[in-house]
Amino acid sequence: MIVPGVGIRLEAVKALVVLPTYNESANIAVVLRRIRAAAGPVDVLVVDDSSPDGTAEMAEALGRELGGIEVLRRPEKQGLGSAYRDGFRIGLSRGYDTLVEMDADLSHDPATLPEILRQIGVGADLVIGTRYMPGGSIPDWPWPRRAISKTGNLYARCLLGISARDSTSGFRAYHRRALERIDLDAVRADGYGFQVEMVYLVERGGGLLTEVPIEFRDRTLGHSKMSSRIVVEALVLVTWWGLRDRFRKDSARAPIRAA
Ligand SMILES: Nc1nc2c(ncn2[C@@H]2O[C@H](COP(=O)(O)OP(=O)(O)OP(=O)(O)O)[C@@H](O)[C@H]2O)c(=O)[nH]1
Ligand SMILES: [Mg+2]
Repeated sequence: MIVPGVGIRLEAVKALVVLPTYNESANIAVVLRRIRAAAGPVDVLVVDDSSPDGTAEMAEALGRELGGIEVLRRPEKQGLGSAYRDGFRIGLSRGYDTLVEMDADLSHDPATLPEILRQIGVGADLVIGTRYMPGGSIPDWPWPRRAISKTGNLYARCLLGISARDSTSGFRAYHRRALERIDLDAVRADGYGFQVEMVYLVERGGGLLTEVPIEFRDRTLGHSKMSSRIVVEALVLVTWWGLRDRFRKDSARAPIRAA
């Protein structure tokens, strides 16, 4: 399969989509089929935290049918950040050169995957699917919710000196060289905090960031696992990192691109 626009073969990008799931039985089959249809050669690792609704069993059945899909079953619900950390460790140890983050609730359109992978193919260390750039949108959100999310992103951007316009977005891809520079064991945040922390660490480590516009849709099936605890955690951590870096002159303002 050739990515339209530029002649990069998807087969040449050895990519693993890490798909964290908790009670996504209503969405898992559709999202896996759509990933396969949009980006045929990529592999998928479903990281399931013993969903009581049988998500893992459904994913395994889809794996037998479509191939290239594995399920990591974890014993209990441990959060999104921890699911990605485990998924990345497995992907890195197996030699994948690109690790993709994506929600399983169809908020992220798998049709954007080829463009995200193309950007990795042309040299990006981190590609973020961004809602807040020309071409990006969140059609299902009323303006007050969009404003809160945008303000949170602006706060993180100003305080941490990062360039990402949508550092809380969970649709993104890392080249393995960016992840190898990060001590995943030291990344503690979950949810939005995890997403912001990863952008911060990649940019601080000299990683090259690229953004592509995405349309973010609200889930139509299943239930959100988002909580106010996750929002508060992100706010507290961003404030802490920002203040800490202001007092540690040499820590935060590393050049954006390093060896
Ligand atoms: N393995 C695992 N996956 C999780 C956990 N919490 C959430 N997820 C998955 O992470 C993805 C995002 O979770 P959502 O509940 O949709 O949260 P969100 O997309 O940030 O918020 P919404 O706006 O409510 O959709 C989904 O695929 C969830 O199934 C968890 O503790 N463990
Ligand atoms: Mg969601």
